[in-house]
Amino acid sequence: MVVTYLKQFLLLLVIFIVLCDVEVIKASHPVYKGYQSLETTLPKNQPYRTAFHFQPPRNWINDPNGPMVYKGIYHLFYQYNPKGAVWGNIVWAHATSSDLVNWEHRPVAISPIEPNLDVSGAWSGSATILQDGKPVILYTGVNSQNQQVQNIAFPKNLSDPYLIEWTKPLQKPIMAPTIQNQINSSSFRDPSTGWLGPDNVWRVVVGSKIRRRGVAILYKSRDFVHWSKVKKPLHSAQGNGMWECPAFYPVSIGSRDSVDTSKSSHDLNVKYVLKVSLDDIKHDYYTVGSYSYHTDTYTPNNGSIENGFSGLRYDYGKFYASKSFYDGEKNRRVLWGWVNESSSVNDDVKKGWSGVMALPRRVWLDKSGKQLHICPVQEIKKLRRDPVTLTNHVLQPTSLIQINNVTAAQADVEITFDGLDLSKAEIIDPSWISKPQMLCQEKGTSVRGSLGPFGLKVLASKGLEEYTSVFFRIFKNVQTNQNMVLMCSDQSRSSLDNDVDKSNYGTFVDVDPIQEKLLLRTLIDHSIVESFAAEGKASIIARAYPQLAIHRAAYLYAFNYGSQSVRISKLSAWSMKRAQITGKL
Ligand code: DQQ
Repeated sequence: MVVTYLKQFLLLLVIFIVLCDVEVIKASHPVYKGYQSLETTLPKNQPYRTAFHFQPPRNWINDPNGPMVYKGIYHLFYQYNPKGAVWGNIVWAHATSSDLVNWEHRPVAISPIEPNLDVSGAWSGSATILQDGKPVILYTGVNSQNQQVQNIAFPKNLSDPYLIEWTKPLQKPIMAPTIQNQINSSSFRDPSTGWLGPDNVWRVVVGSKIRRRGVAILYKSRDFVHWSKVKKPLHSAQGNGMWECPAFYPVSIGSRDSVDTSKSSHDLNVKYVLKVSLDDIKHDYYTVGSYSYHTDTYTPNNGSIENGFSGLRYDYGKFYASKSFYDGEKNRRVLWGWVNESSSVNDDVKKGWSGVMALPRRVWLDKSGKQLHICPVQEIKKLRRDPVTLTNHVLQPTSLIQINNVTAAQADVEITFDGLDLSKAEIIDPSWISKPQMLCQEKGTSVRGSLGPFGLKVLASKGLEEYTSVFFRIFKNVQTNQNMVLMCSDQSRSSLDNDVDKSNYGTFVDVDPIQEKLLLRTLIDHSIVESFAAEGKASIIARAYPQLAIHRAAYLYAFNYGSQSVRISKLSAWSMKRAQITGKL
């Protein structure tokens, strides 16, 4: 019986794949062959293109690659299909900036042309600044035998701060799967930024898997060109599936300032972060822990794991395959992440593009040493204009107030809540504690609670037929006798179009509302709603494709649908200017 069902299921799957021209390949992105090289036509009406999030003029993008700062110029490379609005034909596109806000497109930096190295794709990788200040890129190439190998690229002209031209002087990959090293040639990709030990030896990790075990393979080199695989991986975890885009870097204890990826070997004042992008579920998880250069052992903090409910994520919405770099100009770590669409492939092809970069975010370690704070870099504030403020306003139960005089489709809003009577917090059912996203789904914007839902309705249409809400709900956990703050981004009413993914996202935020005010910042950019709670202790990035709430027909509200009142101690909202994104790809 079971076998018959299985056979039927497999048959249906094959029919689906053939009919839809869909192919799922090992690189984790679905392949739509018919659309891969279909030249894009850009319709005039483009309500979903962003104004201050980075995106190229057309076509598909995915992972950020090799971000760095060189001679005062910021570089962002990224996975790009020059021929279509779906994944395929992947090259390294390139853009530069002097402020992380305004960008200039540059010519493609790495194209897949070498049979031994990358003819079937120039996939993700990272930049490292060597001891003498020279930048170098390690990236995954897919060779003519369809094997994933790691390659090296150098700038052609080091006196060019824009690093326009890149060369691949070696004829061979620098790391390759062999029978001896037993690496699976279709699960071997995304080399990290290198870090240098006190022994003057470079280390990098490459993502992999062994059956269901996610693995960060460790390699070592004295000259950054000749690499040998270390027997023991830096870290691995059972049941995770493929680890894509692993990253490993130090963070300072007790300071927002960051540490050079390579200069922390004797520094006792640091902890380490290992980030992995889980291919199976498309989320970026991280652990915080300690690291010994002598044994090359990374030990996550007690209880810190890289998946599941108790694992920590960079973002609880759409944010994947991220990359960060140490910005020596400003002594900080800057993080980039890819935000995929929530629209159908047909819609992406119609609008002529797919994928956006999240805002560049600053990363630092919380004073507890247990988790990170992740917030937009301060330069984004340069785009703010015409502030609107509201202070000491009590939001009575079931109230909705409109925030006027803001371009609500292109805005930045900060709001601080207090005045909560925490004795009225709802008791949380213990079965919900490990399912915050489902809790947000179940208790959406229109389900009345006691303390909450309260927050913002953004990208709202005049008659509220459409809106996306970002809100808090406060619960009491009777087992621990503590409050639990739930943060949700509810897209269920975000569009009248039923063809888009309207999932809700949510997480608990580690704040104690008895001690601290509740902070929410939401940046709205046409089809992006990017929200940060408690100074970046949690963030959620969501996509919305309203049909009515576009451009000037978008409105902004603060609301409280709880049965208890809550006070806005301060709300500031800014219209946002458009970032200058110029140049030709
Ligand atoms: N995308 C790249 C791979 C990486 C994946 C291919 C993650 O290198 O593993 O475009 O989104």
